[in-house]
Amino acid sequence: MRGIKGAISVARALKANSTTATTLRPPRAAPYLTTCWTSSDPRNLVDRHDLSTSLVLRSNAVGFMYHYSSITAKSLAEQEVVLFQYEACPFCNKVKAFLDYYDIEYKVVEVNPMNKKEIKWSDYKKVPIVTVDGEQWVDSSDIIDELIKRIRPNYDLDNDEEKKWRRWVDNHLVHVLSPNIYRTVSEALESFDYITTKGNFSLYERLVAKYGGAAAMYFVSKKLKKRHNITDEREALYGAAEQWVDALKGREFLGDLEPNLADLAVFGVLRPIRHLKSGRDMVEHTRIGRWFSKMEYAVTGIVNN
Ligand SMILES: N[C@@H](CCC(=O)N[C@@H](CS)C(=O)NCC(=O)O)C(=O)O
Repeated sequence: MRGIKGAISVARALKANSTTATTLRPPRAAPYLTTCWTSSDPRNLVDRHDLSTSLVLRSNAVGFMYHYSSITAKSLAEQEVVLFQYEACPFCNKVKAFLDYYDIEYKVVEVNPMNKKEIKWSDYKKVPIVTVDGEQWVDSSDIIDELIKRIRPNYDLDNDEEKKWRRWVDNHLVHVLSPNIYRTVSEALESFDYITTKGNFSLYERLVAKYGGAAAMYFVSKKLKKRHNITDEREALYGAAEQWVDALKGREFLGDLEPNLADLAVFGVLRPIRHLKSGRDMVEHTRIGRWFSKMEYAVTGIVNN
C-alpha cells in the first residue's frame, strides 16, 4: 500500500531523456564540461557547505543517488549549489535545463519519492529544492528567477512575451504531459520503467512502483485528463507543440538568437518525455523537432540523431 502510494506520489515524474550522444559541440568560450553520474564514490563530490556535506555523507551511508555536474558560472562559482530532485520531474528538469545552459556548477541529490528522507530537513515537501550555500530556494520558477538575478543582474525579467510563455509552461504544458505518458497501459509501463530505473528506489520499491504505479497512474491520468478538459491526449500535446512553434514566429528561439527563460522552461519539461512514445510521436507529428534539437545542443552540447 505504502509502495503504491509512493508510486502515485511520482505522478508528475516523467521519463527522462535517454540520449544517444553522437556529436559533441565545440567547446564554448567559457569552460564547459558536463559529467553527470550516479556514484558510490564520495570523492566524486566536492563539499563546500555544511548542509550538503552532511547530506552527501549521509547519502553515502543510506544509498542516496547523486550526480555531479561540473560546469562553471562566475557569479555562483564560489557557492555550493545543490538541487534536490526527482530525475524525471518536469519542474526539476526546468531548473536543470537552466543550470546546464548557464554553466552553473551544481550537485544533484536524488530524492526518494516514497519517503522523501533526503528533504526531511525542509518544511517544503516538494521538489525541486535548491540550496545555495545552505540557503533554501523552492518552486522552479522562483528558483530560476533567483538564479538569473545572481548571474545576470541586468536580465529583464519583465519581458511580457517571455513571462507569458513561462506561465504557459506551468499552467498548460505540464498538465498535458501526464495524460500522454500514462495514456495506455504500455505507455504507463514504459514511463514507470524509466522513472523507477533512474529514480532513487530500493529494489522492492522499484518493483512495487513500476507495476503498482503504472496501473495507478493509468487511471489517475484519465482523471487528470478530465480535470484539464482534455478530450484527446495526443491532440492536446501536438496542439501545445504547434502553439509553441507558432510563438517562435520563425525565430531560432523565443529569445531570438539565444534561448531565453521560456525556451529553457519548455525544453526542460519536454526533455524527460522526448524518448518516450509520446515524445517520439510529438516530434514525428509536429514541427517542434527542429527547435528541440537546437535547444538540446544549446543546453547539453549534444547532437542526437
Ligand atoms: N510549483 C512547483 C511544483 C513542484 C511539484 O509539484 N513537484 C512535484 C514533483 S514533479 C512534487 O514534489 N510533488 C510532491 C510529491 O511528490 O509528493 C514548482 O514549479 O516547483
